Amino acid sequence: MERRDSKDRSLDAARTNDDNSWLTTQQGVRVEHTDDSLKAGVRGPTLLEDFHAREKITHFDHERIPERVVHARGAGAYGYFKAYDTRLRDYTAAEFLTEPKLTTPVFVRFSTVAGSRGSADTVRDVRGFATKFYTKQGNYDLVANNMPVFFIQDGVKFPDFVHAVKPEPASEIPQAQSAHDTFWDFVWLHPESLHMVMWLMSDRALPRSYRMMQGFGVHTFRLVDFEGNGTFVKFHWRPILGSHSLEWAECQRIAGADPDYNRRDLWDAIEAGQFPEFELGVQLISELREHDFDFDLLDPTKIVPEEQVPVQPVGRMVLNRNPQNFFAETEQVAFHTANVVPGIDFTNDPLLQARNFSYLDTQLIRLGGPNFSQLPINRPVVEVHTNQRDGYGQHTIHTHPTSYTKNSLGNGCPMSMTQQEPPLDVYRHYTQRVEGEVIRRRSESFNDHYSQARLFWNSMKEVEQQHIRDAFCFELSKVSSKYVRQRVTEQIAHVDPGLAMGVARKVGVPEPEDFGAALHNDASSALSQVYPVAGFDDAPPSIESRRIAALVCDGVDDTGIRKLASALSAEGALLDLIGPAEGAIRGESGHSVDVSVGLSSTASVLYDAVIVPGGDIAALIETNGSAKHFLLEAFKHHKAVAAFGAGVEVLRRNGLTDAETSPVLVADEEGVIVTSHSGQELPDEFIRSFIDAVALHRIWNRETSHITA
Ligand code: HDD
Repeated sequence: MERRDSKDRSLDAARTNDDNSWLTTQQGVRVEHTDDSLKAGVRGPTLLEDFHAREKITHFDHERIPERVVHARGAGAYGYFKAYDTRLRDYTAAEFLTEPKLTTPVFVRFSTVAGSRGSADTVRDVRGFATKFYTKQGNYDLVANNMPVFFIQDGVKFPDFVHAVKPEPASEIPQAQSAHDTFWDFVWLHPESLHMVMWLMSDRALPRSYRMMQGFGVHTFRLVDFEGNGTFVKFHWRPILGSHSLEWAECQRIAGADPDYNRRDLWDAIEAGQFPEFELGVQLISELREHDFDFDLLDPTKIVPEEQVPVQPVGRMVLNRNPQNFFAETEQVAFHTANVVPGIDFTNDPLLQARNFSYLDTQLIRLGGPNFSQLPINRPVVEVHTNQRDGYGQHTIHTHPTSYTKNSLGNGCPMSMTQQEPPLDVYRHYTQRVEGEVIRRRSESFNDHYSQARLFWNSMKEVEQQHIRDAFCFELSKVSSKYVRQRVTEQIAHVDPGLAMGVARKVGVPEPEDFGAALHNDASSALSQVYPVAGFDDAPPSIESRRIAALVCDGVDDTGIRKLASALSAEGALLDLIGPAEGAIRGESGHSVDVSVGLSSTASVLYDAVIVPGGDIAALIETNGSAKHFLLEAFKHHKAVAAFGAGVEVLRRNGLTDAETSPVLVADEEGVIVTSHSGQELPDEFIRSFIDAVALHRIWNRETSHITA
């Protein structure tokens, strides 16, 4: 059992368990039974005086709260954050970032953006990555996404943007999809969205796991030191397992096979003790360099390329505990960009400025009043003393005689810093000079919408570009207005004319003109996800927590499977034995082997790799359509495929390998690994080659040979 932290202990007062209890009303009165209402005669009408029935039904009637207006679907986890060292001490007064001895409890909520609370996980969408740090200086919320830019530059546009991406107003179709008319109408009319749209059309919008995606604070924030000096900062989360994505065709299948795919993955990993880890990195930019870039640091549609300002790792977050009640914890958690602690401040990014208003405002309706910060999940781990009183759901019994400042009757308490020597923990806003005309206009420095969209495109490997092209075609083919399709392709032409023409041809609109103006060949190596990836090269690829399927049936080489299973488990991977039915089979050695799951209850898309073992396996794959499909679908999605002993012949007959009938080891460039050996003789190199192929995540060599413009 991991050590309990201050946040976890503070939740004890709110926890309740019904073990060994009697059923009562809300008033604690024991209820006789709850299966029949109180009636006048057994067939008579129900009586109003049945206070139990009324209370039960009334409470039920009021159980739902409004879902989040965006990011409605999410999954949460607790954990902790620890700074690596004191290196940020020169930049910020935020102790949790600078004191390596401190362990700061956190709660993280990952989410999709567009879909409703019950929508599928594997939709094409941005992912939210919001972290609440329960620090000793109060709560700090880093309300981030898995993409480093945003669709709009000014928060006043947020309702417009969200209305456009949400389902069409008349039909409420489609759910959790950007593939419809209003979204793309918004895009062509707002070229500022194009950089983000490139990210959205890329594989970044399809994370394999919440544990395998990056997080970005998006805005330029400000660190402030003890003397009040500011430094611009961009926050980055980097997953220790690497950044990996699914393929779009898989996502669509998984949305049916397991709509909870990402939240289940997070939950299961934590339950299995495979705790997700993320490294926090910062890009620090001196205020003197504010105008040194060819974009505006205040523009949230721009990244600061890592080639220009490297990301420095400053700490590590580990998620090690699942919530105990989804509603109480994950649903009621309330994040707010303006929840900052001393040492962290804002900039004038107009998107951030609006967010600082919106998050508090939205909780007032969502959580029903001004006391939501008293909900157990939202409470800080430090004492709270305000002069705020009353309101719906007030949980605190304030016993102090005064609730105003200044006062003498309450001994001047709670004290503000004017009444006492100022402690270092006081939040002081960054002092800055502000002047200007009151004006409703955007800065001209926000005008370049295409250069970084192109930077992203240029930074993609060929296969990633192909996926972006396919995504544009898929999405635009769902847009019924040919006019909108055409206008979008014209916008894409500003990013890359070749891309725009390819898309136009596929979606049946005239090829757009070639606008050469924004074209450049700059690229940033940190943007691609195909291994090797800049920033991840130092970490050896890992297969920890990857799910691997072995197809099994009576007569299978169970000795070989056991050998393989122990090697995979030593690397932290999970091996599931998929058989024709659940229960047990009899292996080649005569031993009984438990099947993990029957073929009809699972799907190939839920696994990262597939193994065809030796023994009497051919019959299964050749006579069972589901088994054959399972194998071929894994191959189709570029996953590592391995076979040993008689399993090699099965791959050969299905055209997955052209290895001869009895190879010792063939590990081809297409990620198909075979050996004729089996049982105890399974070569270590075979197992190693398979592990290396799984660690690559996908074997894109299989795809690049088929790329078409
Ligand atoms: Fe937002 C939720 C992230 C722009 C208004 N946002 C929300 C969540 C995340 C983000 C992760 C879910 C929090 C949770 O799990 O409870 N939002 C972002 C990022 C943005 C961004 C990274 C751009 C950089 N958001 C943005 C703007 C506005 C909002 C410009 C309004 C002007 N966001 C909200 C909100 C939500 C929200 C309406 C819905 C539920 C909630 O806040 O608690 O206030």
